[in-house]
Amino acid sequence: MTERTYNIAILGATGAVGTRLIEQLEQSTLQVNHLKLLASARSAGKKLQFKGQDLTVEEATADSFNGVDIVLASGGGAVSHQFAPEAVKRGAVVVDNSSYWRMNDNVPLVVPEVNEDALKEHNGIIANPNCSTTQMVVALEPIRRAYGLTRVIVSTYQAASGAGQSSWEELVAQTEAHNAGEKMIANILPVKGADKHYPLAYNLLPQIDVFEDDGYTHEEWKMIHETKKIMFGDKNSKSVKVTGTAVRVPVPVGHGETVYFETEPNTGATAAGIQEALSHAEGVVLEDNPKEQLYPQPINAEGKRETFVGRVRPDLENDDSFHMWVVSDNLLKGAAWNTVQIAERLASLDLVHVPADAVNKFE
Ligand code: NAP
Ligand code: 3JN
Repeated sequence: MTERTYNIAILGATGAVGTRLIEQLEQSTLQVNHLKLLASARSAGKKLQFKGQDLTVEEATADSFNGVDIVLASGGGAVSHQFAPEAVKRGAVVVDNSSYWRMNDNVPLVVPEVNEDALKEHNGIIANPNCSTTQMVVALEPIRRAYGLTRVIVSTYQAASGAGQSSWEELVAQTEAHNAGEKMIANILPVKGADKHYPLAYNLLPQIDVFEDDGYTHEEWKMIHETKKIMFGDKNSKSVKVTGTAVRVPVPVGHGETVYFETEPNTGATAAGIQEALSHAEGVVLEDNPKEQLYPQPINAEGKRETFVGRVRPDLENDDSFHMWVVSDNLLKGAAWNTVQIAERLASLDLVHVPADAVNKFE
């Protein structure tokens, strides 16, 4: 049998995630027959390279998806809302990076190391989680499998690039301005388009995305419900308690997280047992040796596909409770690599096809 080749479209190809989607696809096992690069009218005509060839970016329209097998989408929620159903209608399977479809019951939310089986239920759209959720569940799942999991409390240290290419550029400009004794200009963070903006350089911002009425930010809300959906199959699962605080830090690439977690009582969990489970886990690299000052750092994780874990230790006052430090490249495992990895798994499981009644599920 000849190996199937795929016509692929990248929607949002010019962005921070989109450019990494191109790179990850270049390194992928997927057999690409034809690649189409789509963005807004602003970028139409721009040239980007794929495997040494110049490709011209086109403005995305519904008909852009004619003849496409797989869409890798990173154009944001409004773009995915508009175009994902159009692509499915035309027979394409969409792997979407935005939050727009993540909580939809007809859409699997997938991190292959954790819940690859959910792909079998897809209806044409598969959602990629938020970057902060993804790296946390990669680290927590081997622990859940070994010892159960009843509670998670996370604090995030999120890089500027999570908020897009422009936030990263603004961090660099602010740092240069401050170092030159000039005023730092802030036009983007904490939330693009909001009334107030604060500099990130030489600063920390305890706000990612907008505030909900309960005092949590939308980023924190996403982490809670996405973790429950991916690890426990239900976005409102009561089997685990999850909460956290999301903070933006002046790092260009690579999110860090301190994670406190409680295992099921009487399962015999120890820090050594957890380290052992993590050392064999798919997609995890354990870097944990305090005597050698070995622990994960964003600067070392940049450009890597894995999730790095260290500082595993028991809580000193609560039984069955532990802490760890988790780092990953937010643009790779947090976005582009997880998306391409899902597409690879869809291909290897022969799931690159849209079920007959799928379109009606997204109207
Ligand atoms: P970015 O650097 O601002 O890039 C945005 C991309 O979307 C650009 O290619 C832009 O094209 C394109 N776009 C904007 N409006 C469009 C339209 N009407 N039609 C087609 N394309 C359009 O942002 P980013 O950091 O790459 O993030 C993009 C999206 O990915 C986010 O909004 C989010 O939904 C998702 N994301 C997910 C994660 C995650 O945690 N999984 C992390 C980061 C981002 P132009 O160049 O033409 O403007
Ligand atoms: O801020 C970060 O570090 C992650 C940001 C992710 C993001 C940014 C803009 C829009 C998302 C997301 O993936 O949840 C979205 C969105 O699609 O809602």
